Amino acid sequence: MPAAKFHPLSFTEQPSQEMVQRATDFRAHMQRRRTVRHFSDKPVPREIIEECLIAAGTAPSGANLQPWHFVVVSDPKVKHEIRAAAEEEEKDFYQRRAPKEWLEALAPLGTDEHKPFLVTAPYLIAIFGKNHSELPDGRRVKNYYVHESVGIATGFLIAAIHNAGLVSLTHTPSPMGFLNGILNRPSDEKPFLLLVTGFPANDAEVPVITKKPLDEIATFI
Ligand code: IYR
Repeated sequence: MPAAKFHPLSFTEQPSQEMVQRATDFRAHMQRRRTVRHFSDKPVPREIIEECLIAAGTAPSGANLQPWHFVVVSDPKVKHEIRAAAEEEEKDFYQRRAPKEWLEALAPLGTDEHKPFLVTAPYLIAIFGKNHSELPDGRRVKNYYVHESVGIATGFLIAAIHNAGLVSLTHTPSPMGFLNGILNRPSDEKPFLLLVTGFPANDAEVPVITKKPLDEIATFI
């Protein structure tokens, strides 16, 4: 087993007032993020997406095995294939599979089986969770806490995209197995979600929703 190696942490403590200011500024910045379903076809420089993906890849993960893979789709032909496959699943979901209670929960969001944004948006980022990793010596090992790790990396990515001045939609066509086929990914990788990314349409609208206040989401003891 390789021995653990350590080096000093790079950390600078900041004055309390500055920490409060930074925490408040970040909170306000995150409160301006909205999930958007109306996208512009305005192109986005690939470098921005690359920077956001590098930020996502800094996420903590089980045994630091980084059990994620991001497929960035901009090819219009592939986007059309994804739209066709997703709309087929979604039609079945909305017209047959979804229980009444689920449809009622979705009603305030105004969603349906039509997913034009899957071809309009410049980028579809398909996020996969990997159940196994290949080590530098070629050994195949099990990954740990795959869902938790990929969920955290996805959160970083959503925040990075917002911070860059773009918008995203966490889209989960269900089931998403068709993404392995279209994107040529091994069956050991499981689609986690599709992050639709780009600029909002000029006339984009978002549903009127609220977020729970602090005293409802947290308990201090
Ligand atoms: N996958 C469907 C349904 C859907 C489900 C949830 I939970 C949402 O928060 C939003 C939509 C769709 O994308 O329309």
